[in-house]
Amino acid sequence: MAATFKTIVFYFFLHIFFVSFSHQYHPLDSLTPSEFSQVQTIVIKAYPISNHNLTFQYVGLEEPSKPLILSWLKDNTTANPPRQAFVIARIDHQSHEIIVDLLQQSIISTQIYDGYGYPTLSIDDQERANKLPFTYPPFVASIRNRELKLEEVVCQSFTVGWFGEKKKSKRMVKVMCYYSDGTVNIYMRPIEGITMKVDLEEMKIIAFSDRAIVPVPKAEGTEYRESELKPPFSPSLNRITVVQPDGPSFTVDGHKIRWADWEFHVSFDARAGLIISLASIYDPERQELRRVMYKAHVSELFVPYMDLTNEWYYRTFFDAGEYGYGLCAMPLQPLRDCPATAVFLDVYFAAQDGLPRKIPNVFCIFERYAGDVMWRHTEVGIPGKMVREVRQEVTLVVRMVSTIGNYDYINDWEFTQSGSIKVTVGLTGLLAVRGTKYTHKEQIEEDVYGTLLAQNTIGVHHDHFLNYRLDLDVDDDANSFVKSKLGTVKIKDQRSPRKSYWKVDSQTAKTESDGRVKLGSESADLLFVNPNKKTKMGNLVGYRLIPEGVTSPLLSYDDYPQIRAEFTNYNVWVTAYNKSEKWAGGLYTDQSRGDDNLAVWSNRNRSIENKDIVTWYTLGFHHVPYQEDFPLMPTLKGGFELRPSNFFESNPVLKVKPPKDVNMTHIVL
Ligand SMILES: *[C@@H]1O[C@H](CO)[C@@H](O)[C@H](O)[C@H]1NC(C)=O
Ligand SMILES: *[C@@H]1O[C@H](CO)[C@@H](O)[C@H](O)[C@H]1NC(C)=O
Ligand SMILES: *[C@@H]1O[C@H](CO)[C@@H](O)[C@H](O)[C@H]1NC(C)=O
Ligand SMILES: *[C@@H]1O[C@H](CO)[C@@H](O)[C@H](O)[C@H]1NC(C)=O
Ligand SMILES: [Cu+2]
Repeated sequence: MAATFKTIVFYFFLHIFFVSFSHQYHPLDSLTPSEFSQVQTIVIKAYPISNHNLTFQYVGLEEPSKPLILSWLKDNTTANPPRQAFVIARIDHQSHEIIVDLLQQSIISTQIYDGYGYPTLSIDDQERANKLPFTYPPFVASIRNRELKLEEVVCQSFTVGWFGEKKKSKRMVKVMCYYSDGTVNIYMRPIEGITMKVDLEEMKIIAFSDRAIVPVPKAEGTEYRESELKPPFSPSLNRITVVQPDGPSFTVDGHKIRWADWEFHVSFDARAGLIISLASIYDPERQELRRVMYKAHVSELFVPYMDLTNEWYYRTFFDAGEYGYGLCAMPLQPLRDCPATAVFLDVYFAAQDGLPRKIPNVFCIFERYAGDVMWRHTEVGIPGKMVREVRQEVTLVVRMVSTIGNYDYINDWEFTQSGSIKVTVGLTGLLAVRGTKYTHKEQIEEDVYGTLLAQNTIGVHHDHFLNYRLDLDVDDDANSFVKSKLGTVKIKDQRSPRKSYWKVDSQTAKTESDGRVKLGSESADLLFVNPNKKTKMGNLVGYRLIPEGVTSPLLSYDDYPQIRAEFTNYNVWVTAYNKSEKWAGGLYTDQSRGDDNLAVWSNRNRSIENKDIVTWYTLGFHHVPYQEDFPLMPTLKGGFELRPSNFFESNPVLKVKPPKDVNMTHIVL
């Protein structure tokens, strides 16, 4: 939630516009700073700010249609795809969807959205709301009443959710405050009891409640800055790094990355963050580049808290749709966030005024060598001979960190030489804690909805569900989803001394209703095949999704947050491709009511066999806080792997030559 400090610290206004249309852009490149500015100019011309209240809530690439991109890929000299921007603006208190064509320099469509939901909050929305309490007399009185110093108070904006209201609600946030006095770890020092409701259109406080004075947890023990921490320290390790004396093995050409047999495109979106497109792998056997994934990104992130108190019940966040997974992306710190060999990329987004802002070093790209083995064998079975062959596992990682208020999400897209794409998310940063009167577990007799982590500090139970939109194109866009169920077969006759074995029963999903899978109850391989392409052995070429741990929702299906987050009801959904179906929780997630989301689209029950299909995978964490998560939690990881499955004729890394050894004089081989 909330990204208050960003603007102050490192957003640079862009004064230089590179006006150059001649250079060949990649049609999936994010909008450039000059394009953001052009879009802003064009929209403001149509809705002059002298007569209109106009704010830009989202500006991003309106991607060209998939057929256009696919024909451009075949021949990029003709038929340049259009260059367009999609804008969601609040104009005179209504949400407008505007498409701007950058070649024509004009608006080509506008539409007013009149549903229940609201667009992503801008950073300005939050910053302005967070300032309001300081000039609001009842709040100032409440702070005095608690004997706190107003200048040490920091406020944050929280989306309000939806809890069954029938009438359309205003665009608003709830504002809650923290106390810094003696720490930077504000999230460990909530000022409980006070809630304010802010009308974002009028930008004023419309409701205030101060229910109870709860002790503010103390600053002591919450520090995490190395410079401020006091001994005793843990033993420090010897110097360590990965050395690439010949430089990295990947190339960055604009936003296109090439490494080993892989090539793919990276781009940035204020809502999705990191987008990987057109991931293809060169098949040396067939001597062709084979597409694996058309486009993939985080589609939504649902974080509901389990605390029913007045100040907490509404905290059921949709971090991507409400706060922007990309808007919350943070500059990476060289040598700490990414190794010495990493290459960094900057990105841009449009602020509420529509003008571009830069976030430097948002992506880092590096090769990972962590001492792992890609494959090996020692053969001692041949008399008089010993065979030993080992290859090191070196992979390529693209990383982005999104800090959504208290939490930091480390997103890695890792490409392996053997053709896998491994997606990992690491959760770290600060818990959202509630202040309490309790200082010891034995005093607690009620349900406190969490764990007592420190004196007056409850780490509240919550979930993190990340939904990934994976538009796989396994060897082209016509694909099918095959569930290969592994089932026990009981032997009742005399054909074997065994009583059972298991076998594979493959079922091809025909329609979207077959494309939903709840994992955990049965064993199944989840395959995405191209039914029109076979290996020499006659198997369908495919990739499979290997989940790493399975988490299913625990809220009841009729609970309001769960209705909004219906995409978590299944771990996997496969839908027919539709360019505008991008966000599992719907386009307007703030205050959404579940009328436009993945479940609604899937209910159309379209045919998904031998079609261009999209896979939606949700990985999750039920987070019961433990004392080790205080005052800042060590990274907790989850992820999944997309792995070639009869895609290649045989082991694709058999002929990978080990990299030359680095001269390390102190190593005795
Ligand atoms: C267009 O295609 C050529 C030949 O395949 C390639 O070298 C070039 O990089 C492509 N241009 C872009 C912008 O991708
Ligand atoms: C913008 O909205 C505010 C608050 O509703 C209103 O007072 C003001 O007149 C509006 N300005 C314009 C130019 O419409
Ligand atoms: C694509 O999705 C949008 C949003 O769900 C829907 O309005 C539209 O009808 C869909 N188009 C097709 C061709 O199904
Ligand atoms: C979806 O369509 C299939 C095939 O027409 C049908 O068997 C199935 O019952 C449908 N599912 C739903 C939920 O309507
Ligand atoms: Cu958590």
